[in-house]
Amino acid sequence: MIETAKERERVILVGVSLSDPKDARRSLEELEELAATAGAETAGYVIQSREQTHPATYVGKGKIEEIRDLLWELEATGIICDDELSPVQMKNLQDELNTKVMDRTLLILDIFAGRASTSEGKIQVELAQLKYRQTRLTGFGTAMSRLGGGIGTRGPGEKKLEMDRRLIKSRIAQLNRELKAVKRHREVTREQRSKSRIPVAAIVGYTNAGKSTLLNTLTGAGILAEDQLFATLDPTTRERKLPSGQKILLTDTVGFIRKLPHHLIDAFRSTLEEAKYADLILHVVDASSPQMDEQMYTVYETLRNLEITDKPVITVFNKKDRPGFDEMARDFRADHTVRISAKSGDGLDELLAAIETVLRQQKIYIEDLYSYQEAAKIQLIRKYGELHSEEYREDGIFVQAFVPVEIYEKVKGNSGE
Ligand SMILES: Nc1nc2c(ncn2[C@@H]2O[C@H](COP(=O)(O)OP(=O)(O)OP(=O)(O)O)[C@@H](O)[C@H]2O)c(=O)[nH]1
Ligand SMILES: [Mg+2]
Repeated sequence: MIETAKERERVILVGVSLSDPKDARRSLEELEELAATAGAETAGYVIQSREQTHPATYVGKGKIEEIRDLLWELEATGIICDDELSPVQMKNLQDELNTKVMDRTLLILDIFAGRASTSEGKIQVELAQLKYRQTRLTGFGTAMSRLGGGIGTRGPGEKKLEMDRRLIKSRIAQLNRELKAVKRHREVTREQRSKSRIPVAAIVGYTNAGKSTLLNTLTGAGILAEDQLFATLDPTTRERKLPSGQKILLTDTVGFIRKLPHHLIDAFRSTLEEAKYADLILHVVDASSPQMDEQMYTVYETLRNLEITDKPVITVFNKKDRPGFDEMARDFRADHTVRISAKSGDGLDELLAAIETVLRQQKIYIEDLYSYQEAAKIQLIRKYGELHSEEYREDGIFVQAFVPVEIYEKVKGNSGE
């Protein structure tokens, strides 16, 4: 398929307000950012208050009329609905409006497709795209060419637009096999990491909160950090020394967003689950955003969906340098909270201290006198734990240290007691 250069798309954003109209408005503002990230310009907003989305057409009849007029008036080239449309809703809207109809899911898939750079990321995105399309294939005839397209036409899945169901099915099976292989690779890496016994902190948070900036500031990782949604897709891990001398691995992960498409959650499970294998979670929050509370809620909901509920959490209220920063921000679900600017580095000492406190809580304190024959144990403590003091006395070596639970039995002293 040959793509000719397209004019910039102008879209009308359509949302349904189920309860709080302000919330629907904010959700559309975010949709506008998503659209901009994907390269489309927003021409207008339409919000309808309804008890539930219309099962056949997403919005009601009157609203469809309104949208039809607006499309003409604003010279818009399509609409984007703020929820995932069912195949029927999509088809009906297309027939009624005779324009390009997209939804939030398609948009997010589109952005992910443009961002995926590693083979794992590409497989995951294509898989999610195909699963999304699979259910929207039958009985659409020529509408498919419009149906499959997001903003512009790009991404690993786009060229397969006209594939029939059977082909898609076998492609999905193949991608699943490939994904299994990369998953195994990820597991091996993870195992190696856990063997090294260096604790892992997963940096999670809403998209654009400053996760990558934090990793860059802490480790000089040099990864892309930008003022756009979903700048990061592939997890990056870097090492950093804490003030006590102990090393820690920090993993930057893909950002969360409200209404994250379930196809993406499924496909990206292994990437998203990086946090599952971490010793602690750094929850980065953009505390200069008016949407901070909803965003924090979304992050905890997503973690719960991924069954990551039993980890110590340090909530990092970020962007302290910005005028809108909320000094009063609180997070009662977190074990610790700190206020920082990942950009300027302000508050990082406090963050590192909080990390040490959490890690220490997972460790056992030893205060013991070791005989000189037990010196090898002190080597182990030095390697895997935090050796605070060692004092060479006549009757042995007096040690104060924190050690991980797993090695406690191995290193505790036999002397005395
Ligand atoms: N003023 C200010 N801007 C910040 C701070 N931290 C991050 N930013 C900016 O916020 C934007 C997003 O930062 P990223 O680090 O890319 O955010 P992220 O959480 O990795 O986002 P995704 O990977 O897209 O999910 C960038 O423009 C950063 O420069 C901060 O402490 N202060
Ligand atoms: Mg990032």
